[in-house]
Amino acid sequence: MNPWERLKPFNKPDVIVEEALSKASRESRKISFRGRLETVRRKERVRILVVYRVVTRNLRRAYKIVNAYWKANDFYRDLVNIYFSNDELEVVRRELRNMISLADMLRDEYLSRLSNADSIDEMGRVRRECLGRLVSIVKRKKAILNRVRELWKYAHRLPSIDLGEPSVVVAGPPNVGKSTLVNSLSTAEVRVASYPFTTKDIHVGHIITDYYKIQIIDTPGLLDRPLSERNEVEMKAIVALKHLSDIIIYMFDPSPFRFYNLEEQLSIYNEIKSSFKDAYVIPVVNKVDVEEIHIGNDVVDGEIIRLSLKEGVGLDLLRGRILSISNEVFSHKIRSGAK
Ligand SMILES: Nc1nc2c(ncn2[C@@H]2O[C@H](COP(=O)(O)OP(=O)(O)OP(=O)(O)O)[C@@H](O)[C@H]2O)c(=O)[nH]1
Ligand SMILES: [Mg+2]
Repeated sequence: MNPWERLKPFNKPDVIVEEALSKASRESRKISFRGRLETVRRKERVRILVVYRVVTRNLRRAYKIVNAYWKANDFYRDLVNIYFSNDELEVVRRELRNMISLADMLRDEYLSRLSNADSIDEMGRVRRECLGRLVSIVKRKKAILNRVRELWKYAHRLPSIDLGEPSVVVAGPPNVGKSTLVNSLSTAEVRVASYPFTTKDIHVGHIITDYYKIQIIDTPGLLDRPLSERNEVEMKAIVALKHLSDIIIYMFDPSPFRFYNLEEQLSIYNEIKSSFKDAYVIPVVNKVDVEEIHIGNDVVDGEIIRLSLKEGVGLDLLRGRILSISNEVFSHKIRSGAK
């Protein structure tokens, strides 16, 4: 499960301030008359409380969003770490905690000063000062709050993955047909296009069997370069391979539209095989309808499956292979208590 999926977003800092102040004056107008001094006191009290509530409601949502990182499993943490380091999140969480306690403290302090105030002028001063300080909590930490908004935008859209179910990661160079395969095999509807780098995020679809769900994971294309040079989009594929690859389908493209020559496609393949030794790797050659170079067992070991997704060739064979390996994976997961 994606721990951010159900968390609510919060407003932009400027909107929080605007909402807090306008709601405060709206609510204070609803106070009925009960003697001049006491009516003013009650109105000022409502204004303080409303601003406090709007500000802290947003801060608490922000806190939950950041805190979900520590509740997430390693797959989600690694995905978040592509853009937000552990250290940054620690700092942000501490800042938010301080902001919330400061707001609590201000509310208590100014409500007590308001109860003791004995003139209308004094009440106005107390309220103005309190609102100013509450609002400035948000205004001074705009950068922090905007960062948490970015975290929410990124994290709440991450796919929902269950580590207890078998997973198949489809990987390979750009434009080989990974997304087309994921769409043909599973419930996913990923965008396909005739140019490289179409897929920029991880997507998941499912094959539903009688006993469990197999997660089929589409990944961004991998370039032929070492891990240390991989960009943020490629790192998403690496994170999926690291955590979800019970089975890896590595896809080759022998067509005239191939992004890489054979040597480079093989280099990525070999890197994946050696980096993820526990996975079952299924080499597939797609686009055999327009095959230009032959990719066979002279260069790739293992049982290659030859596909034309365009013409529906080889898909049943591949599905059969996935199902039989998944049965093994699933019974192993049950035995090891991963479910
Ligand atoms: N001729 C032919 N074209 C195919 C076949 N499978 C996919 N394509 C085409 O290849 C192009 C790339 O397909 P995608 O599924 O987007 O490839 P991808 O690997 O997901 O690409 P990125 O997300 O950019 O890495 C599209 O134009 C597909 O229509 C096939 O079997 N034969
Ligand atoms: Mg794609």
